[in-house]
Amino acid sequence: MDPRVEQFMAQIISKNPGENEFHQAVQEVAESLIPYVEEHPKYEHAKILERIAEPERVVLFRVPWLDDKGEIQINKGFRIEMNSAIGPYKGGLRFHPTVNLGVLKFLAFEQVFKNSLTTLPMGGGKGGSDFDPKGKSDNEVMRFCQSFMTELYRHIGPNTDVPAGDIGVGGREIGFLFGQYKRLRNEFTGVLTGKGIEWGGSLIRPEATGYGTVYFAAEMLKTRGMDFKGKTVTVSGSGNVAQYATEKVTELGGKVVTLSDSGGFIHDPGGIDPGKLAYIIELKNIKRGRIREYAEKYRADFHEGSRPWGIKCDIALPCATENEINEEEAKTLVANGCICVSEGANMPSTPGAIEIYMDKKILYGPGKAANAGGVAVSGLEMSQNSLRMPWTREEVDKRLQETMINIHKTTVKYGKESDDFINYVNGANIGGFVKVADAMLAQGVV
Ligand code: NDP
Ligand code: 2IT
Repeated sequence: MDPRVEQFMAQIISKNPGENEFHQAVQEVAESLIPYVEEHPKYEHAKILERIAEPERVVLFRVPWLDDKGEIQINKGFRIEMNSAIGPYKGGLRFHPTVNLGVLKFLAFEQVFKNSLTTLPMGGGKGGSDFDPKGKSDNEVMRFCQSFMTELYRHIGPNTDVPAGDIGVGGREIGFLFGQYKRLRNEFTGVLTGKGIEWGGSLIRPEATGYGTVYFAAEMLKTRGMDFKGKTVTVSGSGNVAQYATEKVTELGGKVVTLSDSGGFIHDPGGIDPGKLAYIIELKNIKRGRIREYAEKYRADFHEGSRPWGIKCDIALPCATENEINEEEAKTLVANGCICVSEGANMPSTPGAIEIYMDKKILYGPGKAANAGGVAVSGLEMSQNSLRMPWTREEVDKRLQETMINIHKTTVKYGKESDDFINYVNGANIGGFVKVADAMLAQGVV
């Protein structure tokens, strides 16, 4: 490791003990930025890197709620307000039993760069709870959301901090959270994004992350004169991001052959066509069932307890969670002919996996660039709320496509190497950094 990165990381690790995912996210960024900052001493003197790695504020709270049996349950609630240099804090809420401070700090840190890349005026934040929505009734989820918002409402607002969804937080949860916020504040305002279309939501927001990940992959493929037509694609996850990535790949002429959940993955060599996808959307979003049921219905293979990266593909779209592709799996992907990895999830590839992609010079779009379409359309939802004027599907999708094309341009600008290889990791990290760093410089020591 570069000794300058090593020294920087030693400080981060000693100040933030035990927060492994946070260390991982900061190190990846530091490897791109430390050489850049040395060439631009104004950032070094102002200690921008040191400041950007420290949250502006962390809120940690108790979330007590009553389950259907009348028993009291207690969860932890968090909101990390990471950086507000270029706009109000913006980022999702995650409800999952693995949520802890380190996980949310990694996500909030990534969000700062991602939001900057969109070119919209949004700072970075993230929050959530170790609450597990799986197996809970709608009433239990509602009581939990109401209790969570009863504390969170005092820290957020349309000009302060605007949460949205992430793992375990979809339309149902955003509805319960919004209802409680409105009741507490007596104010109908754009305090959350991902709202229902009848009450201030934006068309295309549900589709945006998955579509955006595919648009970004299409831009990467274009640099090598390729597209999605006839390509075999493996996708992980089967939630919001995976569903709409699958839809867009199919629309562009590719064939998605896998999807997964925490129980395992399904392999359908014939491809997951729109009819089968409609079944999955109903299974996951309404029945809240398991992906295994797809294999039973369509006679596909189900691989219990494993991930889809052993299946031969041209393009891989990890859309489930962090560290879901390790070094060995990356080697298998490349050995099987995979030419492109575009990350719908946040930090799905381990550092060892990323090394393999770089070494083999495949097209690798890191999450903070490739999955920025979700938060970009959240930004457009905020604009529509401020204007009190909804835009059409076509208008929002057009802006989403332009945004992904522009993000790709920025990453090429900052990531192109002397042999013309595009290092999208450096491109995204430096491209996301510059605007935030310049804003911080202008605003003084804050
Ligand atoms: P959902 O809750 O809708 O779906 C998550 C999917 O990933 C489910 O299939 C889930 O399986 C699976 N999964 C979650 N955790 C694990 C785990 N630890 N091990 C194995 N499988 C797991 O979430 P989203 O689709 O919204 O989010 C997916 C990823 O995309 C996350 O990394 C998120 O941070 C990222 N992202 C989301 C955005 C959005 O707009 N929603 C925007 C940008 C990034 P199971 O149901 O069994 O838990
Ligand atoms: O990781 C992400 O970018 C999200 N979960 C979406 C955040 C948002 O504010 O829409």
